[in-house]
Amino acid sequence: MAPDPIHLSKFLSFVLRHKPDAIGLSLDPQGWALIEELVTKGNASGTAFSRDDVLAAVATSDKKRFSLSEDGMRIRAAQGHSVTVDLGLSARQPPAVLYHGTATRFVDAILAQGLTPQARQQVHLSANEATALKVGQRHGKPALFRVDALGMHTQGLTFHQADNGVWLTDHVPPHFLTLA
Ligand code: HQG
Repeated sequence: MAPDPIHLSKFLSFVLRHKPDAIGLSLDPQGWALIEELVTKGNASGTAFSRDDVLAAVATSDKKRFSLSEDGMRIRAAQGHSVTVDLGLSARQPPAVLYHGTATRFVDAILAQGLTPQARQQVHLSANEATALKVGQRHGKPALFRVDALGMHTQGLTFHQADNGVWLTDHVPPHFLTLA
């Protein structure tokens, strides 16, 4: 029986971003896992799915959370890791303005400290307000920040764009943030 697609996507996010050890899976330094090993170890850990289920999860992920290697043998999370990986993304000039959605209860801390990566490797920024608001809603009553990405870029702070379009940076100091 095919697994529930949302359950499988969450399982893949969990092992590929956060806890490969939970099923004894190896990620290489760039975050790639062999699909065959993922299927074998995932099934051994009690989550039933096939290679085709993995490919379907990649193809149908609303946020394009997963990338496949060119040879089709390996999979990785496009972004969102808490384990240390080097995605090998080149620095890119960002659009002039990016957005970050959060919850209202974090606003004071963010205005004081700026945006920091928390449990993840980098801060996640969105190219449009609607996406950022959705990200914020995951945490509670949403609040929206406008990020002066061009100002940061001009000052030498670097940005990367994940395969799925999410913008990543190490830290957004408070003076580049405006509550939208
Ligand atoms: C907040 C989802 C207090 C930050 C999305 C956020 C994204 C601070 C929370 C991806 C802070 C961390 C990432 C500070 C930041 N003080 N709170 N100084 N700086 N925060 O989940 O950006 O559906 O780690 O505002 O689409 O919400 O999982 O980050 O609210 O791309 O595929 O700390 O996860 O993708 O929360 O979301 P998260 P995020 P998926």
